Amino acid sequence: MDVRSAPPALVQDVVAQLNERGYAIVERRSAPAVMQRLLDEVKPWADRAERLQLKFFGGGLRKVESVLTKSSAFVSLLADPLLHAINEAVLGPESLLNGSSVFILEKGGRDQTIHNDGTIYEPMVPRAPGGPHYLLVFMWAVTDFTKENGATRAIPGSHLWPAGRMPGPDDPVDYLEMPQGSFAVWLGSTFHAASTNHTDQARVGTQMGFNCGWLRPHEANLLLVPPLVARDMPLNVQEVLGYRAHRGMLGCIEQQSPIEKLGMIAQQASSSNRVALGPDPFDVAAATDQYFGRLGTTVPSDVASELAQLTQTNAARAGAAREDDREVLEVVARAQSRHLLNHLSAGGFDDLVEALHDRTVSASPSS
Ligand SMILES: O=C(O)CCC(=O)C(=O)O
Ligand SMILES: [Fe+2]
Repeated sequence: MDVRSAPPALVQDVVAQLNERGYAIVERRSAPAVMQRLLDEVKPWADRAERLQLKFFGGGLRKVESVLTKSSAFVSLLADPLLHAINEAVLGPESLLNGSSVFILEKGGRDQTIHNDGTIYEPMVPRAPGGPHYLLVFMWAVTDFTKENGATRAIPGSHLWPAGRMPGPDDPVDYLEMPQGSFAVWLGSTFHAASTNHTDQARVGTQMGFNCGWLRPHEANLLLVPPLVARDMPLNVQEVLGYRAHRGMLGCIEQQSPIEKLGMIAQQASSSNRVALGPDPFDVAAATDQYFGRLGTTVPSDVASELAQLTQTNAARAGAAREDDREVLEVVARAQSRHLLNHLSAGGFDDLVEALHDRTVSASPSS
């Protein structure tokens, strides 16, 4: 049972601050150990996340998305009854998680452009100062947030601005400084942004946004028609079920349309009996051998195992007397090549993987 509670006075205080300033902070809500666990759990993805390219992000930010599936510490933060009580007070009952991400802000770059998160809906849902609200965003301090290390900054009162008013240099900003384990919460209409990290340590925050629960289809289409069924349906049916992200921003998995992320278009393209496309298995084995020979390092054990299997199949294929046997062994070799490439990608040998993909030729069915 969750022993955490949502004292009504605290909820009222947070809601009053949201109404007045557009943001609020609750200090030390979660234990530092939970934050450390979150950092450990997302590390494999965080290590590989690249700096966000759009100028909007300021150049110092890296981001991990779909954190819900990557960190049980995140899930325990999400279960905090205080969040749910604040959501209910602001968005109405039965709100829905809008997204889960980790923002890693490192030294360098410039302040992120001031924005309000509701802009992803604004072309469709015009800004209405003072509400009703349809988006509420919580940012947990996974590390301390200080002015020096790039704490999020917000323009107090900007949630009351009329549509069309944009921030200017004279608008006051508050830095949302808070110790590790605290959270800040802001309305979808409040202008805010990451600032610049001037320290050598990364500033890490994990964000969970919520929407009012009514703006969704009547039926739970993505559950009714799971990817393995949807992939055989026409493209326009896949899209209307929700496998396409709206304007590339709503309904994503890690910043892509589900259709792209799940490779559903590729599935359709290869639904014939052709041998799947990919680099030639003889090339893959030879190039991998050469690559590690040149590097002069030990081949990681998983790569070595995949390479040994592929080399064995290639040899059997080259030596097979019958056309039928060669054909079957080609299927095996192509599958083993793909697995070898997966292991090379997982090991971070991206230059080799890219070089091999560049050599990709259409495999014609040996007929
Ligand atoms: O990392 C931050 O402090 C804020 C990031 C943000 O507001 C955003 O990207 O929408
Ligand atoms: Fe934002």
